[in-house]
Amino acid sequence: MLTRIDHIGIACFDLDKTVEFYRSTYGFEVFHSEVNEEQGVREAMLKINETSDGGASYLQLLEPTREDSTVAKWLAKNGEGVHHIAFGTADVDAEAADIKEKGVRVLYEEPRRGSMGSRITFLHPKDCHGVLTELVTSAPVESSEH
Ligand code: CMX
Ligand code: CO
Repeated sequence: MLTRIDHIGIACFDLDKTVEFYRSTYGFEVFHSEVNEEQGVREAMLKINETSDGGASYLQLLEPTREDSTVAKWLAKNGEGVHHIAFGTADVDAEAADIKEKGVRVLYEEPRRGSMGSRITFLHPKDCHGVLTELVTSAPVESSEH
């Protein structure tokens, strides 16, 4: 089951300037930032709200780290804007297998590492009415009890 919008991915040329726009215009602060070399992005996650399944919803601001990355290629063609949407699920492997059965291309054989230790995969935009769609299972929340 897909239980929330985990994030909306937004491609930008300059991460610092885009972060500052979201901070000064809306008051959204950076919750987490990292470089994901495999995906070729430097990213900032802005937490928008907690969700009823114990997860959260974010904006994911993405700046390419190399010319041959998917986001660099997309920016060169389209300019800045919404790049993908991501749905949250407790079981990305099962969701990907179910959706694949329905004839939608799943881009990875096995989920890969996403933001904050999550596991992610993507569905081909041409099979999803033009929307690049990501499926995410968040990393388990570490218990604060010792
Ligand atoms: N949204 C909608 N359509 C898209 C798209 C996007 N983000 N990216 C590409 N497309 C469309 C293109 O417009 C093109 O359509 P036309 O043939 O009609 O022109 C078609 O898909 C093929 O595009 P392409 O530019 O030739 O790009 P590729 O096929 O090389 O790559 C894709 C497309 C989806 C396979 C690739 O972007 C991919 O593997 N994406 C998943 C990984 C990713 O996006 N990582 C960055 C984010 C990381 C994160 O969220 O953590
Ligand atoms: Co994403």
